[in-house]
Amino acid sequence: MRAQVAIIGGGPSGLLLSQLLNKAGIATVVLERKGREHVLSRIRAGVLETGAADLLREAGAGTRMDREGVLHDGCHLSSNGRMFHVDFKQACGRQVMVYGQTEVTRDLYEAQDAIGATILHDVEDVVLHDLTGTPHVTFMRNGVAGRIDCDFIAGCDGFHGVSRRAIPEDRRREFEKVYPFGWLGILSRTPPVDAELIYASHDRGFALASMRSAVLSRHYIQVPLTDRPEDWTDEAFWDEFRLRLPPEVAARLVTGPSIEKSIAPLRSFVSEPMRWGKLFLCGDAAHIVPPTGAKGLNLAASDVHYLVEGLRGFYANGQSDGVDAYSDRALARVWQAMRFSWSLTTMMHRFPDASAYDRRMQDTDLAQIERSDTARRLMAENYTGLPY
Ligand code: FAS
Ligand code: PHB
Repeated sequence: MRAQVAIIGGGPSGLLLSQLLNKAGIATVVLERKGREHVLSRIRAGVLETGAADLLREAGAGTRMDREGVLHDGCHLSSNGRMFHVDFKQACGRQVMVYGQTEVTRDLYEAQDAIGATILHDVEDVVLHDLTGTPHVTFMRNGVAGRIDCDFIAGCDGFHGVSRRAIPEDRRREFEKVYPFGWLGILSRTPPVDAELIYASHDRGFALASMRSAVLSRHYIQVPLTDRPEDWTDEAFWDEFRLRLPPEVAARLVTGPSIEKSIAPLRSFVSEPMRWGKLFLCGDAAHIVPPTGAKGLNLAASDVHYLVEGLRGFYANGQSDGVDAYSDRALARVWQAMRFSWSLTTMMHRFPDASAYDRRMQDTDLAQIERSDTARRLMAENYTGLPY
């Protein structure tokens, strides 16, 4: 096969990139390791920045989001049961769109089908070749060997994919911080506990009350890394969740059976550069943030924005300045989101080795956001997404 851009990975990064490139007249092929239903079964992010929502609309995949998604003006923060509101709209004039990644991925698949995009599922043994010369990709599918000759390769295959590792190890600079806890998340057909999200800091550990719709809730509690989902009955989850929420919120919590339960480890990770020859990395293939700041999916979107701009310029008038600037442009925004995600995670979670002084610093950070317009505006600007 021949394509102008071969895309490895059919998650949000790969699908959004494929959709926007095809709308710009640039031919792609998407290679996805899993089947479509498997990709759509993943429960991941829930909050879209304005930039990501606008990109989905530009891609022609924003209609259901605008119909079913909910715009939030702010969120609540609580510290050992005392809750206060952070009004993003009042602080920086922006909102966020609450709409699950599963739905985003479904909308992107439908938009890709509508334009007849080529997505090959269930591929195996993907290998990237000759990245600094004449790039091509080989793979196996249904026992048959395949090859795609292309101008460029986009590595959108997530943290465990093959693309990042196709960059010579001695040319990669990797930065990592692993947090000493994970998030146990459940999905339940219960009404959200509040109209907006609640990020709760508590001596017992962090909790987050989120949602997917008026009848579907997505909640998390911080758990030790040694915990497994099967260690937690639904009842045990709800009891612990209640203890970490403000009492007035816990009193109105409606519980129910979990329809999904999983534990995600928390890490901060960046691999530089995000470009090597004809290979460009997008999304989780290049970086991972702890989900506290709701930045993972949104960084994938801004990476795609910068790469599409660069490739449009290349194919439209042979200019390579956009593709040459991709890595530096994307990384500048990645590191800002890295810092925000790390700072919110550090402020809101219980660290096993934290001293009494550390706990006071966390409480004081939270108190500063409650009392200072400047601190609240800084949080609002970062949470709603820095400009592209
Ligand atoms: P993805 O990992 O989503 O997609 C990569 C795709 O590449 C996958 O479909 C995979 O099957 C495919 N692939 C991998 N290797 C391949 C190969 N060799 N060949 C072909 N295909 C291959 N972000 C938030 O903002 N909020 C959250 O609450 C949140 N929760 C998360 C929970 C979990 C368990 C995980 C893992 C991530 C979470 N994230 C969250 C981050 C998540 O939303 C990512 O940022 C988002 O999925 C990034 O999208 P992609 O870059 O497309 O990577
Ligand atoms: C979610 O709804 O899954 C969600 C929302 C905000 C976060 C993390 C996860 O910071």
